[in-house]
Amino acid sequence: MTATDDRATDLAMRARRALSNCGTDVESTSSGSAHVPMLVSHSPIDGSILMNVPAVTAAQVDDLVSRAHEAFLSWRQVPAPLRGQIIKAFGRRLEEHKEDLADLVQLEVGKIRSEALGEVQEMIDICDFAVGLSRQLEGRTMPSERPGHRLMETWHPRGVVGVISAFNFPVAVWAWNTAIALVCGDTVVWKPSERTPLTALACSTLLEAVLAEHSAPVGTHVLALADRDAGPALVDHPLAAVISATGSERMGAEVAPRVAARFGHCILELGGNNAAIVAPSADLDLAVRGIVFAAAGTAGQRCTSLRRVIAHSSIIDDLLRRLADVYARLRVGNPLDDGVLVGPLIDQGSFDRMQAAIAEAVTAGGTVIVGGERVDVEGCPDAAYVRPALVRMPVQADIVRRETFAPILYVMAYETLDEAVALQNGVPQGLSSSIFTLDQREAEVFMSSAGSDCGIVNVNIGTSGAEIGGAFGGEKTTGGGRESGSDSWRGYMRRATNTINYSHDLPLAQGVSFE
Ligand code: UN1
Repeated sequence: MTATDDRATDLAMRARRALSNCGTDVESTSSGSAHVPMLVSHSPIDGSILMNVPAVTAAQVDDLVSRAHEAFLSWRQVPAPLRGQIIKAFGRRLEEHKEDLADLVQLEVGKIRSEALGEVQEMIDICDFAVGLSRQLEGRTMPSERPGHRLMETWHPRGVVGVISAFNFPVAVWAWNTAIALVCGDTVVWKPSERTPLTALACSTLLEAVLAEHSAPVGTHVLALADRDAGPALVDHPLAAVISATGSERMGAEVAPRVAARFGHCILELGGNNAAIVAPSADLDLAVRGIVFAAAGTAGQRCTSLRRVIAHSSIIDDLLRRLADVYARLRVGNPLDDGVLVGPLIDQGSFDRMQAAIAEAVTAGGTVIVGGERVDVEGCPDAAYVRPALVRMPVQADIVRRETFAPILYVMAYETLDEAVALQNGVPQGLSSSIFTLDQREAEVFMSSAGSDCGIVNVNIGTSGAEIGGAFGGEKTTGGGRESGSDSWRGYMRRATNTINYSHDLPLAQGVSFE
């Protein structure tokens, strides 16, 4: 055995250990059978196989949705605060398994430790939020125009929520949806990315154990490990009342019309093409730190990753010099090693798309200032490590207007704030945005209706790393959905308007008489 083989075996063992600590029966899960389709979990750290896990077919997805609907019929009658108590217990369970889950996120996605732990923390945070929410699913009461009448709104769960999640946030985005859906009284069928079946298995084992301990109906949460072909079975299912899907704009363009055709509800969180404006008054030290974390962190594989910097012409050269200096020193490498800040891309396809994007940017007049090249990491010849790229662009060319899911940061110059805002908004996507400025007027304009058209608009921080307390999502081709905090819960519930007559008469609205 070579050192590389040893390391691969070590990764597989770590994955099995973490999975088993979370209560998954690893032996029976990985054994499979010749008749069952299998998903192969690869580690982007070295390209090795972590484990094979059995997948379900499209026909089985159909059964799983029916099972979740059966559970919904009783789960919806459990008082919301009691559902909240179960999510509270789940949050504590996640705390106990924070290290195990972070292990799996690292092994399956290639995140550095701190970011993997942060992702698990995001799950714990949303559970806390959901517990409070379980006592606050409030409706309004309005005055009635009729004497002796009252108008009010009540909110009710919609049914089964189909959660389709992406590889890059394999646990947090599921938890945003699931914690909120469950306290709202919905049940969940989860179709995770086929690249991250192990994190999904661990999470669902933990949740389903807590649900069983609290005698929740079987089927309140079901995992549908399946390849892409099984997606339509969930999306088209008449009992999947809500489809909450995270992924590419292309995926959303397929999902949205299918769900609309059957009058289902969608919560879509699709591509981002996030920009930061750096104004003449900006604190450049702060801007550089914010930009580098947002652009190079998670190897540029967040939907909130910073893809564009729009810098004032008076500071662009200084900013570029500082960024180039940091980019050249960024430690790219095995995310399990201390001090590494940038781990691998998810796969070779991602690396190829990054190279193609850089080539297209250069053809469009761009100049690569630093990065873009492959980085050799010892013991990981089959993995896709790359130095984040900094590319100066003379104009916002087509390639800049598309999302490439890799660490490329395009930098462009502006003269007036109007021009900067027009560039910032001049892309199809509308997820996250930011401005670095110490000029309050500029900050306010950026946050006003005439400013950024995104769902997330930040001042003096980068575009990524949102807290769970706010509503998360964006406009235009980002899909318009909102998940996580604030009143995103409304997307998981239906509203009923109630009119109550406590008088002895039957007056009609609008003064209509019908005698
Ligand atoms: C995503 O990339 O789909 O705001 C989610 C952030 C994280 C979530 C990202 N809290 O960057």
